Amino acid sequence: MVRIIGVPVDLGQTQRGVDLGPGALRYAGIAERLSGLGYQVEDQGNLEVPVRDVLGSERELHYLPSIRRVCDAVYQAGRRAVEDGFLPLFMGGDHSMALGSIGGVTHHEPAGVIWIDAHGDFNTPQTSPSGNIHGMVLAALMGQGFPELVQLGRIGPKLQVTDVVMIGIRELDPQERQRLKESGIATYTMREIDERGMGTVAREAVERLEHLSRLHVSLDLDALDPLEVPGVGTTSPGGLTYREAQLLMEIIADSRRLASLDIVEINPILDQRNQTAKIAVELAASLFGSRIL
Ligand code: NNH
Ligand code: MN
Ligand code: MN
Ligand code: MN
Repeated sequence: MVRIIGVPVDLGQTQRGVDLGPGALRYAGIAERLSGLGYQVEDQGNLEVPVRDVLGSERELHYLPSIRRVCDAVYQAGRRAVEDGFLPLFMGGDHSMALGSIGGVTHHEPAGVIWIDAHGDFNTPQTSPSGNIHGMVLAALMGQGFPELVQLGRIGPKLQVTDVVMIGIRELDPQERQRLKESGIATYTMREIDERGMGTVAREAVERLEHLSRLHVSLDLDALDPLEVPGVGTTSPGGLTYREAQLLMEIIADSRRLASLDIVEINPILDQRNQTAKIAVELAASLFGSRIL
């Protein structure tokens, strides 16, 4: 049973349009594609997110108070979905919502997180050159950064270092890079994928999370090459091909431990004919066990 939860949040970054992501995924047929695979799919609609144009007073704060409120709702929705026996699929919106989704799905029991992204999202307010909160989420989940974000949901860090693997990384801010190196988080950069191949990397990544019975995939579409997915706000050349991303999904699916999923950072305003959302739907289908043969 899959529960779709839309989170049209665009407050964690500066490009306009990422709030339209849930619609783009629905129009690309996400629910139909997954029910075609035999899942029972329930679309819960979108969580309420304030429109940034009426939040002028929060601009200087990079919308921290509103992001906190949105993530609180996402946390509760994620927690409830797991309690109700669903596999939650969170549709962003920008990556800031992952603070709530990952926090919520790990409320009762830890999960291994596969963070697929061109970026580290491991900044703190002190190291971030942009101040954008979507670039700080993973750090906040590990207990570092704004107290308002760190203290979301239950007390304490939501993730341990050994609970996370990162795949597709190729663009880090200088101090973020240093922090990530010192953190001990397992990271697979594009170079490692080029040299060792996605098959090897993906299997090793899943193995590293063997001690956790459930896996959460946080898929930032900018992990893919911008030639394949033009509809993302922060493009970074030299990314995953469609097939590499799909192979990664297939190998995660083989583990049979997928428990929850984020699809984030789709920006339909920058897209071409909804191509990015369509690719995301196909990747989700592979992750949910669609087979070629
Ligand atoms: N590292 C940059 C920042 O902190 C960019 C983050 N952008 C992302 N992250 N799209 O996934 O602002
Ligand atoms: Mn991200
Ligand atoms: Mn990114
Ligand atoms: Mn600032």
